[in-house]
Amino acid sequence: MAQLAPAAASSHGSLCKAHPGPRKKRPREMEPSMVSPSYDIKFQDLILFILEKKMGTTRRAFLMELARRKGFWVENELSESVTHLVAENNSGSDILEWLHFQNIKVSSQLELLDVSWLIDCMRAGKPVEMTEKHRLTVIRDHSDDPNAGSQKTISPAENYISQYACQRRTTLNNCNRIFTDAFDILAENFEFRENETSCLAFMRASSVLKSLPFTILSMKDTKGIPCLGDKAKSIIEDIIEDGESSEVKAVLNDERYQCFKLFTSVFGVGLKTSEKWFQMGFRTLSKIKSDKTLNFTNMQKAGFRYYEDLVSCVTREEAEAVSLMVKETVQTFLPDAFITITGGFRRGKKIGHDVDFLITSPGSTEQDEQQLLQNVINTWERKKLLLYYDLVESTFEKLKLPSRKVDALDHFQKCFLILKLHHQRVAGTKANQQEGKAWKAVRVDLIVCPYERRAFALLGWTGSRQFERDLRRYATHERKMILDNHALYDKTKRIFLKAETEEEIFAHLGLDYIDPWERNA
Ligand code: DCT
Ligand code: MG
Repeated sequence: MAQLAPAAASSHGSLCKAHPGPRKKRPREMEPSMVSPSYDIKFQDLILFILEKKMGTTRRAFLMELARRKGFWVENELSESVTHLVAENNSGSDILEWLHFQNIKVSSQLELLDVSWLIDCMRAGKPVEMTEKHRLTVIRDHSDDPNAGSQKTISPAENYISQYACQRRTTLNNCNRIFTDAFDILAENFEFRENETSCLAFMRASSVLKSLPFTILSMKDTKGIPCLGDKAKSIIEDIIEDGESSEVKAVLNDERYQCFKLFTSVFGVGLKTSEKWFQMGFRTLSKIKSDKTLNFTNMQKAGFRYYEDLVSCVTREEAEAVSLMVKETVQTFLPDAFITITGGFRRGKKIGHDVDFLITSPGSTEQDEQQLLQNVINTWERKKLLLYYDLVESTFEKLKLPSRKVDALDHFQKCFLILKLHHQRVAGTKANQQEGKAWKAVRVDLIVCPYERRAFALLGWTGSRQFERDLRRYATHERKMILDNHALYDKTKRIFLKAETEEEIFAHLGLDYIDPWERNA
């Protein structure tokens, strides 16, 4: 018997950029949905009931919601079918007494458990073994300790957690999405209001929670976690107590936030343009598109033309199909070229807003390299596969010191483009999906770097943005070195540190190596 558990509204926000620069225009996700999802039951053998007595309504509601999210079967009412009763601040005797007065028939096999068991289950994401420390014992004399029979687990946050994302392992398995979604929305709102300090503070708070191997269940769990200021903590507290943050709700309902979210979802539209349109009184894209007085850049024209395709995320299958196209074309000009998918897909993401490629070739001359992207563009244009492109020439100089700016652009030659990806090229696309338009517009970035800089470029283009920011911050503040996408410079020794691989760069910085799929900070 499978039952679907209801849950409170959840919302997803996309991470925002702190840098207002025009280099990358990202179509944003549409307004976060406020629908109530249902959760599948993963663990059919257990039926839980959480006791409100001494726990309180809001904490109980929070734990019920969390457990349901994690696939546990949680009943609203206590009945004979319940197998596990979870309580807080109650001894076994307290519960027996309560049951006696409630006159509720329960199973003779009913397990009486302290909330620490449920918390351990939440951390593990599955039911954990019930040990003596979890079982509530029936004590005859309970005049002394109200917590008798229960033991508290030590918060894993009491272990050291670095303030730098490059010293944390952050996979895509986010145990604290309920909090990080809230922080991402607040950060984005601060970005829209050009409050860089607060934006960065919430991005850092979000990033650190993404790295935790456990879910924050009470304020005690936040002890020892860096990058959580008072504001972030109060948001966490609101969510623990009420299941949501009124501040986040207010942002989601804010007209300016909604408009900026919508306007910046158009490729080529940044904060400046959004501000202008908002001040002019525009509230919808259709009004903007049909306005005769507005002048659009070529990028924005393409953004409107392919809007639907560009806001729908690129799948891994589509990224792989694009990868084949890039390889086929690039290798006709540079047969020995190495072509690597970077960005989110290299970090293991299943979807992205674009597909990023790093191209480098050991045998090519500077001139071959310089010609490559123009040759690729010409080929795709001839084949009518190019919907938009912006070729940015290289300004790379070998002896230049790395940039100190955390969000600095790199100097490699690159091309931001929109490619026509025919459905037939994508594995797993069914015939019925091909009705109407036979292709999808996909955002692609191609970056060409000199072969000896490939490790730096790969590290820089793999992201995440927060991981990159913290790598550079760490290099500067902890190692007196300057790192960017081209090089690593040791200020004490006044030398450039060479590297053939990413591992060597981490080693130069005195950091443990972090795999790409652990860089989802
Ligand atoms: N990057 C960076 N600094 C910037 C821009 C980009 O360090 N100012 C790096 C980090 C990620 C990589 O380049 C690719 O950028 P995006 O495509 O914007 O990010 P992504 O992680 O690939 O995200 P998505 O999956 O949405 O494409
Ligand atoms: Mg990307």
